[in-house]
Amino acid sequence: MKKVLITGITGQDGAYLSRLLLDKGYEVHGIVRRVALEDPEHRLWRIKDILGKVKLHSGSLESYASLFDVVAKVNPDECYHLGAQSFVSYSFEDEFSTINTNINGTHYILSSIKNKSPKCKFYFAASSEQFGQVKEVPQKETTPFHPRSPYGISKVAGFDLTRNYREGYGLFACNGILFNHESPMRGYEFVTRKISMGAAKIKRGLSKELRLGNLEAKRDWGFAVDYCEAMYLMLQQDEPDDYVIATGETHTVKEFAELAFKHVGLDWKDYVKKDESLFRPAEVHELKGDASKAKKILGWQPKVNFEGLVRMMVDEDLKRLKK
Ligand code: F7E
Repeated sequence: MKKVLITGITGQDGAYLSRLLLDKGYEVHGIVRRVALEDPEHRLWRIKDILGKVKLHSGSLESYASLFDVVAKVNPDECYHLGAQSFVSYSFEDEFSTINTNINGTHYILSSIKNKSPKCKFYFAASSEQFGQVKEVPQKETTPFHPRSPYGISKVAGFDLTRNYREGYGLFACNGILFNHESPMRGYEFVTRKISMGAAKIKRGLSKELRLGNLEAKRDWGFAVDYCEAMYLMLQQDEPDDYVIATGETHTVKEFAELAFKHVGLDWKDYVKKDESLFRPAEVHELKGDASKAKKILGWQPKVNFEGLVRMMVDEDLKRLKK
């Protein structure tokens, strides 16, 4: 039985990836913070129904020793490094902790694998935020990076570390440059979930307005389950490589809100209020990915489109509120 180790197993992608790998017959191990183990109701809600099937180990991206110990104990065949401080806005408020945790965490786990499980295939959750002030549209693997946030900078460093462990130490290490990917399990701080829950609450009479920042920002939004499939495929290839994963379609935040409210029979203009305090000090204005390499080599393509995604998220939030 193949063993897999997932950092960030309690997040959106970790939860979906665990299910996918359990279904494929893997023994799934995850690293979680001690506080999460002590407060499963709040911190492990996304993996609640598979808690009996996965093995959790306490560890922190800030501690080399803790990651080293888990890698040594599990000796995984595959490792998906998804754990990070991933909210771009927070990274402006506390750039030191984002940069320290994200860069060191990646470095520690790569080094542990090199020393203890050098045959382990490694996946790094790289990000479209690395493109930042974009140099071309659409963005592909060869597009130069120009990150616009401490988070983006930390991901560029993680990308380079991963590539360097591949080139310098011969690890099977891949970067998945994933564009925004959403689902009903997305955290409430991200704009898509904020909108889907906001529209659902207003529809149910639980709220009166929704405050948003930059409505003109454009993102290439896909469905997280499709993107976890791409992560898995990267590690099943004969050679390690880097891939852009995206839908190739771009929409504004305004369009997301418009569709979400329309889906519940409301006009977004009556409820959405623009709030300048939610604007970012430096914005990534437009992201649109070209995933043709992933399509050609991995045989990957997204199954859920923008409209399908918005409707799914709003429907799930309406259901949750009913309960
Ligand atoms: O913002 C604008 C905001 O926070 C999207 C992470 O998973 O994807 C995600 O990063 C856009 C931005 O995601 C609000 O200014 C307007 O332009 O949902 P978001 P993100 O920053 O694109 C990448 C690929 C990652 O790697 C990240 O980890 O929406 N926006 N009004 C707002 N954003 C938020 N959060 N809240 C608002 O009220």
